[in-house]
Formats: sequence, C-alpha cells, structure tokens
Amino acid sequence: MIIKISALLIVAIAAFGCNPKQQSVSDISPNKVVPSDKLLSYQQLEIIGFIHFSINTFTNKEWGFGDESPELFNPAELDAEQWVTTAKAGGIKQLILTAKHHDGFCLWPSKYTEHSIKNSPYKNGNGDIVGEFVNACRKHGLKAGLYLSPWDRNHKDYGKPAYVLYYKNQIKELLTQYGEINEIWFDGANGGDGYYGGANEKRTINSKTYYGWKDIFSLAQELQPNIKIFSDAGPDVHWIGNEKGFAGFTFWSTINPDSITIGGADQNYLNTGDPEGKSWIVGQCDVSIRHGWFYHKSEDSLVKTPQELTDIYYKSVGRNAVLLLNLPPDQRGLIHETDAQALKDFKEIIDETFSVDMARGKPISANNYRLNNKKFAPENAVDNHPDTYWATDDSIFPAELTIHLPAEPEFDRILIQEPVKYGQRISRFRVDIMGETGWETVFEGTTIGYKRLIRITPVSTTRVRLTIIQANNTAAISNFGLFKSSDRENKSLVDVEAADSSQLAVTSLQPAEWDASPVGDGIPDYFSEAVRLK
Ligand code: FUL
Repeated sequence: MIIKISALLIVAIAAFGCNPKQQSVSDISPNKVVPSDKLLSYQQLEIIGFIHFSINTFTNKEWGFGDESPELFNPAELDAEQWVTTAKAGGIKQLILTAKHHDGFCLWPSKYTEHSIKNSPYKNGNGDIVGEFVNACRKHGLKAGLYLSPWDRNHKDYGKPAYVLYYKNQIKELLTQYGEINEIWFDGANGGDGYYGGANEKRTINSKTYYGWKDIFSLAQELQPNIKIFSDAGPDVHWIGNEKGFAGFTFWSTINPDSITIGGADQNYLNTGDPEGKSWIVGQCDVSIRHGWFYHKSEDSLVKTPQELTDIYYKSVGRNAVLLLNLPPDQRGLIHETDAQALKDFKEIIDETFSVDMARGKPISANNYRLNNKKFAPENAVDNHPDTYWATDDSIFPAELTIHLPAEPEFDRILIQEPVKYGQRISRFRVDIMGETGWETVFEGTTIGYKRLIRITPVSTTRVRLTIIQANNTAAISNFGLFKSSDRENKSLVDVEAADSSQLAVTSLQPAEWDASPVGDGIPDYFSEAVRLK
C-alpha cells in the first residue's frame, strides 16, 4: 500500500512539478469584455481599402444631388482587377465598394430602381460593377465589403417608411447575390436636401428611429452570418470620429454602443473608446488617399505622399485600430497611376521598417512571471508569435520586461502588443533605455491593445525596459519589438502626447460642421451645394 502511494506521488510530482500552484496552470483570467474570433481576425487585416466610385466620378462632385442622369456613367476602361491588384500591392487585405452613395445611383442592376447602371451606357446597360468587384476580390484573395448609403437623395420615398423597405430590399440583393461579403458599411451622413423623385426639398429624419437599425443589423447578420457591420455604433466595427485616419493617442476597443446615435455620435468618444465599454467593437480609421472621397482631376497633384500615408498608418494601425484607405478610381474606371505609386511606396516603407526586429529571440527578463511557469515567461514576448505571451502573477504593478541587447543597435520604432483575446488591459506604460548614467525614459503611453507602434528619435542602448504601470487586469504582453525606420520615412515625426491633442479638431462628417460654400483657400470647388470638407 505504502509503495503504491509513494509511486503515485512520484508520478504526480513528475507530471506537475514541485510547485503545487502549477497543477492549476491556466490562462490569465479574461476581462469581462473580449473580442469574438471573427473580430480578432478582422483586426488582423490591419489595412483595408475603400473604393469610392459612382456618378460623382463623372460629375466632379462629392455628394450628388440625386438628379444625375445615369447616361453620364460610362467608365470605358473599367477594370476591377486593377483596383484589387493595386490595393493588394499596397498591403490592403479587403476592399469596400460604394454600391450606392448618397445620390442613390446603384452600381448593380437593382430590380427596385431605375436609377442604376442598367440605364447607363456602361456595357449597354448590361453591366454589374458590384459583381465585377466581388469576383476580382475573390480571384486575388481579398475580402469584399459593400457600402450602401442609408441616405438616398434620389428616392421619392426617402423619409417615409416605404424607403426603409426599399433599403432593406437592396440589402437583401447585395447580401444574397454575390457570395460572401465580409463587411457592410452604414454611413451616418445626412445633409437633408435632395432631388427625392423631383420634390427638390429638404427632408429630415429622426436618426434614432427612422431606419430601425436593430432590424437592419439582424437582417444583415441573418443573410451573412460572418459579416462585420460598420456604423458609428458598430455592432462590429465603429467610425473613429474623424476622416483623417487617426485613432486617439489613447484608444480602447471597448465602447457602449447604446449611448451612440448613428449619424449623431460624440466624435471624441469614438476617437478614444471607453475603458468601461460593454462591447468590443473594432475602431476603423477612414481616410482618402486624396482630398476628396471621389476622384477629381484637379487633385492629381494632391495625392498623399508615401510619408503621409506612413504617418497615418502609425496613427491608425499603430494605435490599435484598422486603417480604411480610400482609392477612388478615375473616369476611365482605373485607380490613377499617382495613387498606385504612392500606395506601393508606402508599403515598401512599412516593409523596410518592420523587416528586422532587433528584439527577436534576444535575452529578456522580467521582475515577475506568472507561477514561474514557462507558459508565461518573458521569452514569449520576443518570439514574434501572436498566441504566446508574457504575463505576471495577479496584481503585480509595475510589471517590468527588459530586453538585453548584445550589441548596441540603433532603433527608433517600438512595437508592443497585448494578447487581446483576453481583453484590453493596459492603461499606462513607459519605455526606458539604459543610458550612460542610468535609465532614461523614451516614451510614456496609455493604451496598447492589439498593436501599438511608437516613433522615437533614434537611440542605441544595451537594454530596453517596458514598464506597465497600470492595467485593469493582470499585465500581459504578446510582442515587444524594436525596429529602425526606413530611410524614406519622414524622420521629423515622433510620438508625443502633447502634439496629439489637436487631432480631434479635424474633419467631421456631420453637415452642420461643413462650410456652406467653398472659400478661397485653395480647396477645389467640386463640393456641391452644402458640401465641402474642411
Ligand atoms: C461620409 C460620406 O458623406 C462621404 O461622402 C464618404 O462616403 C465617407 C466615407 O463617409 O459620411
């Protein structure tokens, strides 16, 4: 009997080690709010693209009034594969096409309206650009998404219940006829006036009640179970609160959607997220590669430079959000050469910067690691694996992670990631380097989330320390990386919190914020009527 018990003990010790705690090694406890698998993989797309293309491309407007003749629409060289391959060369993983913008013109032959491609010269009325787009995405391995403007300045019933039925019928067409659609984009903009079947008047709707968003979301989910729904309030992806492509310096992936009115949201709230938020909704930073959303020849010289795009990347993907970059095809139906080149150069800058991680596999230590178990060891933070992570025992603050660098490499970019499948935790952190006389702080930050990219002036050191000062749960880090930026980047840009306070004073989508008419400040005057981006 005694022999049997001792044998059992030996087997137990061999299996679990001497530390009795190790018998119950489990993952760190998740936060109350965590992302679903579908949102985790959506965030990993990092860069997605918009294709703004419609009748506006031919009228040189940003917001069509709704009375434009379909006869005007004739992109003679349209090639959806050129859109997709251009986007792909820029690192874009999904495209969203404006199937219908505010003017109501449909890029597919909807059976519910005559205001569509079927009455245009394009392919003698036999074209279907939504179909061409989706097929091209599929052929080249990109996910496809669709934008269907709720505001419709063409439809005679806009503002009445009959229009909502029309809108739902169009959603049904788009989500049943084209295979898998990864995202649907519900825009909050509504400027009031329009053609409305000839009424030529202003129509206001109650943005809280008119569309019946809950039913619309359920319809989309029923037709496409894996779809990601974008609106000011999610339920899956939310607007970042500006059209500059910048997430807040502090940015939480959690938010309270019930407090948000679609089309009337608090832009600051959307820009920072909410640490107390009850839902995980991915932040999405939309911005156009040009000044406007649609193509205007006058902007051929105003395409964002690769350096500007890189700056946007740091302020979107590098701040825990997804970047949605607009590439508007021109009247030929092609993405302009200048835009394609800028995008390609941007991708090269990012690739050059992040190709060598100086921290990868280097010796690393921590002031604590959970249960002294290898599963939570500091090495997991420099293995470049998204599923492994360093974590401390509960309530260890500050939590410190130190990379020991054999030589003294020069770096100026830092990457930090949290294992967000357990929730977003960190709210205050610092990065220090070992200087000649001791530790020197090179960056102080707030949130990290899925990915935080930090720009500092170049430094050389033998030790880099990440200190997590505050978090809402046990500290955990899945990646800590050090990089040297490409020589083609704009070196004058570094991350300084004070410099970012101005970021919220940016473009708003809400018409009230838009100037009534263009003024002489060099902004082209194709913005019709009450429409002009600041
Ligand atoms: C806004 C629209 O008014 C713009 O035209 C553009 O489509 C942008 C992405 O969303 O609300």
